[in-house]
Amino acid sequence: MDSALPDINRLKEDIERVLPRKLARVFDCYGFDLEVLLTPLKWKPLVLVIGNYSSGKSTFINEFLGQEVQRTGQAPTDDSFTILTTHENEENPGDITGTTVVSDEKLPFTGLRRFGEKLLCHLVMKRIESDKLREIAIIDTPGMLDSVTEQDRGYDFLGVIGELAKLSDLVVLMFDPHKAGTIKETYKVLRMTLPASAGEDRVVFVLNRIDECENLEDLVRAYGTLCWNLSQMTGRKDIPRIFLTYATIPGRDVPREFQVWEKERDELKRAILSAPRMRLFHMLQEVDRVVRELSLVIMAMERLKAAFMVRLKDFLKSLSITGAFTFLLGDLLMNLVSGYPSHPFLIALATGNLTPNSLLWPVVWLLFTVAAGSLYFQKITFPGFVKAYSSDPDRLAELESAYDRDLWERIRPKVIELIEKKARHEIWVRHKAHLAKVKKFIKKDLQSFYEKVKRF
Ligand SMILES: Nc1nc2c(ncn2[C@@H]2O[C@H](COP(=O)(O)OP(=O)(O)OP(=O)(O)O)[C@@H](O)[C@H]2O)c(=O)[nH]1
Ligand SMILES: [Mg+2]
Repeated sequence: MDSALPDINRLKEDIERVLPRKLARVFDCYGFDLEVLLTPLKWKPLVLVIGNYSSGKSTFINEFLGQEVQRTGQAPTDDSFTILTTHENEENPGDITGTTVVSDEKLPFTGLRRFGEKLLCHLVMKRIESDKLREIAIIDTPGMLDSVTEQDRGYDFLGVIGELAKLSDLVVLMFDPHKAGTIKETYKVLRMTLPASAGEDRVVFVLNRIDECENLEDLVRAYGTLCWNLSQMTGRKDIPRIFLTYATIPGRDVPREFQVWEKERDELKRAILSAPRMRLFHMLQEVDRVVRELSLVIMAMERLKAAFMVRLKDFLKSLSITGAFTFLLGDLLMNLVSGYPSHPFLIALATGNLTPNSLLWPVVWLLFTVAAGSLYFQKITFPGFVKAYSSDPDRLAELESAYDRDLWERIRPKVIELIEKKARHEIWVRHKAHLAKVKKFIKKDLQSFYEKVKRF
């Protein structure tokens, strides 16, 4: 077990405590849900094992756990997602069905519900006795296979992998030399899902079953093919580290020249045990992303408020001019049209016959103008203002970097919703104070969390 675990857990609790204390109200004000951010990260750190069928995923997991939990076999064996964990004190060991797994609010898998019944029949949680699984949970997945289409499976396989990758702190991607990265499904997952939902730093690449290569030459060829395919898939210029591993299978001799890679299997196991550290990074990355999204939203609302103030000023200016006009001339016009009142205000003023009565109609006219103007502003000007900004919210954004642009794309719908539903509220909020709070959090608290994480 990782010796830094108590420190890691303490820091995790710190983040969970400090974030709501400092920013809960600000989150609330802009429709950001702290629970949505923190709940998926509250359960154990997760390790997701994906890869080609028969690449040795289940064999590796069994070996890591030191017990035969998962079925293994040459043909495609697993057709289910299996979450492996221990049972807590009050729980009974045993299997839990997919339906229960996605309904349990304490678990982070409620998002899988949208993939439908078919998936639930292919999802199971096994609670077994294992020290290794006290601090982490491992998810074994069905092997990827080009010939199996989404229709055959009956659910959106890549979608499920994406959702799980989002929750996972470490994604082990396993290939074997026979299919060194040429499977289209793997390609799609890598290209479409992982970079967007899990940073590539969370992915560990493994070339397994290397003992089946005839000789070194054969291995170098398989490794080269995998590297080439990976660079094509991930679009990265550098080659990521690839663990070269093989399982020790009784009765099967491993060529001597391959034994130098024996230690990589242990390194891979250590990498899996380091999932709690990765969880911290994962958590910080998520918090970092969300508070930056929040600042962009606050800045957008500040700009909306500023635009509204300009609009309001213009309106008040026109209202004052119209008000002055009707105050001075309203009763004069009435007099010209109908002869009433007999002593309009301006004439009374000019002739020195001003009485309190002469002010009656000017005041009525003024009140009428203010009421009519306000009604016009409420019913016409303001809805027009809201519509103009909700249909083109981009003018509220000041995006300095590509990262900001990506974030803005994600939060654009949220900004539109805020403008449409809560504009009346947002224009009176003290956004500058909120922004200062968020900036302080990023500069001080988040920075100090990062510093601490680096020390582990
Ligand atoms: N030679 C050799 N055989 C291996 C190795 N790892 C696994 N195998 C064998 O390969 C076969 C497939 O292994 P599994 O662990 O079932 O593979 P999997 O990736 O879980 O397969 P699916 O669940 O079908 O996707 C089994 O017969 C294993 O005994 C290895 O490193 N070397
Ligand atoms: Mg398997």
